[in-house]
Amino acid sequence: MWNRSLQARDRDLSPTSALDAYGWDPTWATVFAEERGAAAAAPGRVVRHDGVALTVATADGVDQLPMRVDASVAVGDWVAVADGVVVAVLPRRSLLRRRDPDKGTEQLLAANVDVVGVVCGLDRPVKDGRIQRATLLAHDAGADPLVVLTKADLVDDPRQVVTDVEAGSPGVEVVVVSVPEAKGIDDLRHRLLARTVVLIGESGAGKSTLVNLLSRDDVAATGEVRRGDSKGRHTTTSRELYLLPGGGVIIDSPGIRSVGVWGDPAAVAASFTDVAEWAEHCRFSDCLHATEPGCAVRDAVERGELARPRLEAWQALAAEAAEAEVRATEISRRRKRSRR
Ligand SMILES: Nc1nc2c(ncn2[C@@H]2O[C@H](COP(=O)(O)OP(=O)(O)OP(=O)(O)O)[C@@H](O)[C@H]2O)c(=O)[nH]1
Ligand SMILES: [Mg+2]
Ligand SMILES: [Zn+2]
Repeated sequence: MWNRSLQARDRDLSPTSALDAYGWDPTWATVFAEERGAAAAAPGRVVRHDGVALTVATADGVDQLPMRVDASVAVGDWVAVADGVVVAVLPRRSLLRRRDPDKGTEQLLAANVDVVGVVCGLDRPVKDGRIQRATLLAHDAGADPLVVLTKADLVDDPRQVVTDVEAGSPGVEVVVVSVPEAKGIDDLRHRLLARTVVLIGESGAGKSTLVNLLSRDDVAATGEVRRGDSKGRHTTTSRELYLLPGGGVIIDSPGIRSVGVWGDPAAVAASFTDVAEWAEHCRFSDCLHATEPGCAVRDAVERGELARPRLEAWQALAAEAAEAEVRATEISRRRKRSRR
């Protein structure tokens, strides 16, 4: 069903190439020409990944294709297709990943994304920690975080939550939307224009509802939340990419309970610019702002110039990122050894 509707929209949207609607641009064309070399291959973008099969959009349409590459692939990846087989993954501009809650390893969520929409329903408590973690993942990916607070119609006044989110994650952009009242949707649409956005958040937060609204098509299944605790039922089960009218693409994803940090510890500084600014004045450049003498960050907290929860959040996430880095190093060492 979705297959057909994507193709139909391709024709409406793209007079030049069906792939333009998917974000194909001259820079990708250059990268593709270099990667492909002399081989007869065509470019495509991964719109769905079901473990074994990949669904790929090419200039000929959207198809399920087998893959013959020794690399992990994510929705949003640009690939090379030869004789109906995916033979290469183009170098990524950005990559959203997290710590796999079951395996404790890296899990790829989406590739070549510009914006990570962190979707939270106002029908349940909005947790600072979740937003800080998701923001960190976005920075690690090389994408802009955008907090989307949904279901504004279910609360009296969302302003307090917005203030709290902004205090907990300074510098992060926040939009408030209500689907039944059609509030905030145009603002959101405007921010996502011509970009690749992935929506992440808990089950029942309203991700698929937004995808349907923004794509102006009933492409993604949605499900009721449980009465009482507003928990969702994990309606979406795979990551999938849809076209936005007017340009841009949106990736819907299954609800995630835990947002485990996996990535470059440098992303922590990008997410905590307030802490990082004070840290420049610490006596030690690798100061952990714990018990070190001459710590400018702790001094700023004492003087009330930096909120203590920000320092605590920094400490928790910096430790988690450092741990993930150690684990990533171990894994890559083990892989290299087993290849020998
Ligand atoms: N009142 C209200 N309900 C909303 C709003 N947005 C979404 N919902 C409802 O919230 C429920 C869950 O929406 P979904 O879009 O399926 O949530 P999801 O985030 O995709 O959930 P998973 O696929 O399980 O991860 C549905 O019953 C929606 O109709 C909103 O702005 N206001
Ligand atoms: Mg969904
Ligand atoms: Zn310090």
